[in-house]
Amino acid sequence: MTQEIRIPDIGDVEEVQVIELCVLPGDTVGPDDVLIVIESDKASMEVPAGVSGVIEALTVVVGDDVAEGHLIARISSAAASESVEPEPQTQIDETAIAEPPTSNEATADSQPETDRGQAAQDSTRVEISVPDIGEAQDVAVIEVSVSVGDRVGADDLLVVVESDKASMEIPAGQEGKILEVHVTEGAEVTEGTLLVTLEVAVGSDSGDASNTADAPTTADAPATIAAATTQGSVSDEQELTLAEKQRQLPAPPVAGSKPEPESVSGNSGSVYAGPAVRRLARELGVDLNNVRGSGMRDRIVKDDVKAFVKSALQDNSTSKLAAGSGIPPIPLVDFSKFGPVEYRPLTRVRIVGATNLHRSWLNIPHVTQHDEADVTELEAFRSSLKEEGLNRGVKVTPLSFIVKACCYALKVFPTFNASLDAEGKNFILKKYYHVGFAVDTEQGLMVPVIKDADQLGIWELSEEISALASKAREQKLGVNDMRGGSFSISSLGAIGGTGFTPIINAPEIAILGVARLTNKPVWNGTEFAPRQMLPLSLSYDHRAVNGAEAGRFVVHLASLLGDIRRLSL
Ligand code: CAO
Repeated sequence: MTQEIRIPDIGDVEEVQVIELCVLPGDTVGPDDVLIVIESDKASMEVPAGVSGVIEALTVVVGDDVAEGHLIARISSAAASESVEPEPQTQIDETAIAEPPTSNEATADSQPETDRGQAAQDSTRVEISVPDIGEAQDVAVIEVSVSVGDRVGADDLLVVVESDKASMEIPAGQEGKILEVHVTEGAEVTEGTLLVTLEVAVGSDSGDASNTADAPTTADAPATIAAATTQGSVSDEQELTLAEKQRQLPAPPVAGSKPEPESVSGNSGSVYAGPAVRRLARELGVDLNNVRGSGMRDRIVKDDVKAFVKSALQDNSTSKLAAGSGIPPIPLVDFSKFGPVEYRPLTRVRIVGATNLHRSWLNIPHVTQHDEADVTELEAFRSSLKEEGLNRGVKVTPLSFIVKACCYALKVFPTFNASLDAEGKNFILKKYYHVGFAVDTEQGLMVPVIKDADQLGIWELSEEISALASKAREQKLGVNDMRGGSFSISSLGAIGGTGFTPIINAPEIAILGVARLTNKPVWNGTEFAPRQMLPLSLSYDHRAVNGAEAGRFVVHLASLLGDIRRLSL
């Protein structure tokens, strides 16, 4: 059967323009696939198919002016009648953001008192709120283009909001100075949410708020709710409007670099792009201010963003992407050139962990000392504990012995249970032995800390390790469970490997990496005998500890693990 797809409810706007066709006749589409993008002066909206099927015909072309109910496309699908909403408009309406009200509608005089979008009057202060956004409930603020103190002209952009399918730019609507910014990027707002407080001049042509409020309804009317004010003025004629600042700005940074705040606020008002393009640009780290639009009225389309990334990659100027610390940047690569790719966000735990690891790696000169401990007797003893462990409900793994042995070694080598002071001129020797251990969780790596590990026996250590590891995996660790560590252990023994170079958990001085113990033939002076050997890898801060000390520490640790009777001395 054939379904007719029409322009959905577009709020108060009578006509919008078709600015992009996203499909061709013959294309197969799903309900969420965008057919066309329409745009009024201040808002753009993607119109999804709403049904599954094959495009039979498109009945609009780019540049057409269309109104609600205008036929866009015919989609044929045998399954269409079962699989889709019978009224495609209904689905589309949910995501629509309507054209904002004109300033006439928004005047303090004409709005009911209960209207949250109504402007508050306070001498020269004008509060600018989110205007009518159609049926969309919560929309995200994706750009805040002004800062406190900025001078803005009527057309200067304040914020950009975006729902799933549409974005809307909210300009100042009148000239003035930003007194307060009430939202940040990422905030969820709805109609009436206060965005910005503006100080307007009374008496000047453009700054007269009464004039603005009384302005006739035109296509150019600001998408703001502006208050009429009657007194006070902004007298600082020296200050520049954003548009003026914009003209004075230096060349914008290349893609991927962090733009100066001023550059952001100064330029983003001129960005002319739809929500999908903005999303793509955000994913690729592209500042749309630097992208030239090839669409209608210079609108930026996806291909423009991709072309920009490609040319930035080819351009030697990518070297300018350096973080500013002299560290050469890793070049940006458009991997989609080589095959399909997928963006998958890192978990919060991974992002935080990555920052910590990077900080530690960059700040600390790491050296890793490797050795092996003969744990044959330790393993025999551990096996002998199995039955008792079952009765107690505790599993004893090599890790408990390793923690215990580390505490002994740390007491002999106190500079490993320390931190350096800020100047790097003093050890801060810790008189407590709080041992952190890495736990591999679905969310990422977590490092709970066994407090006063030196005072715990093997059973208690085993219980504590198991309890903290469970807490970590259930994401129930509290801040106190993870702070205060003086030394860390990363055990990959259950997984495998013969050795690795763990990264120090700064500001600690060392971390012990433990790999998988294996049976090895070891020469005992007369013959090769099978021994269970445990690989140890100690990474240490070479500013605090020298190689000989680290060597001694690891040899001592191995000897303790090789003869656990010594742990009772
Ligand atoms: N060699 C051989 N076997 C080992 C071993 C080793 N070094 N260490 C542990 N095992 C065995 C245990 O004895 C146990 O065997 P049984 O079930 O037969 O008794 C099995 O491996 C599983 O041990 P476990 O993982 O349950 O317990 P654990 O005490 O060894 O380790 C924990 C606990 C939380 C450290 C571990 O589960 C973990 O998450 N490790 C990953 C740490 C990590 O990701 N480090 C990398 C960080 S740096 O990027």
